[in-house]
Amino acid sequence: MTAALTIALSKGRIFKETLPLLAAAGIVPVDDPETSRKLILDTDQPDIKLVIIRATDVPTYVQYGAADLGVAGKDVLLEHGGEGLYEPLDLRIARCRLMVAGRPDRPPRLSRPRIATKFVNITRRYFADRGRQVEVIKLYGSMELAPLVGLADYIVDVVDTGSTLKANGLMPLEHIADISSRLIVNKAAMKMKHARIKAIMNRMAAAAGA
Ligand code: PRT
Ligand code: MG
Repeated sequence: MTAALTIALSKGRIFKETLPLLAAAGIVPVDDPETSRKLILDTDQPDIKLVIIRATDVPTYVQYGAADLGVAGKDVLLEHGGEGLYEPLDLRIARCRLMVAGRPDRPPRLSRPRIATKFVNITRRYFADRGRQVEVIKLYGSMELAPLVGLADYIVDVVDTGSTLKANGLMPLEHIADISSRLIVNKAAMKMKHARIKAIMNRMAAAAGA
């Protein structure tokens, strides 16, 4: 008898980069979320399902046990706070850097600069830890626009190649954290379904080179 498992993933880069790691654990989805409209995907294992949700919702599903496992960026986990979760494995995928960025022509000493970001908790903590007064403005996307139209002086966002910043006349200024995606596990599931989860974790870890 094996325990049924639900794994939460977001579409896009996390799904694509998690697929080979799941395959190494013997889990292969039956549908492709990029073409299917289904939110629950069957896998070749009858008792393992994938739920496809927004990247920022993955920790919430796992925290409340709606999913046993999930894959989420460290940026999303830092912002969420990690309550109710274990984070046992760095999958070393979807790597990027969390940065403060701004216009190259911005005067360096604004007394209380405005920072636009979707990472309001991380941003408040980063500046508070350094004793720097800032006003944080919550946005849900396209942060790069904010300094161009005078909404904010700086942004905090994840940067990979830097070409999105560059295309908008912005430059990376301060490095906050290196980011990669992590396997996360619901705390109760880790106890109740330990053998099953441990086996998947070990095979994903080996495939991730962790
Ligand atoms: O897109 P959506 O609003 O649904 O959610 P999301 O943006 O949180 O999800 P998704 O799938 O885009 O990102 C999931 C995770 O991938 C993030 O939480 C990060 O941990 C990680 N990741 C790795 C990235 C990037 N690289 C990345 N480059 N997430 C976002 N980006 C953005 C970046 O902010 C920029 O706008 O992609 C754009 C291109 O980046 P450059 O620097 O290569 O130009
Ligand atoms: Mg995105």
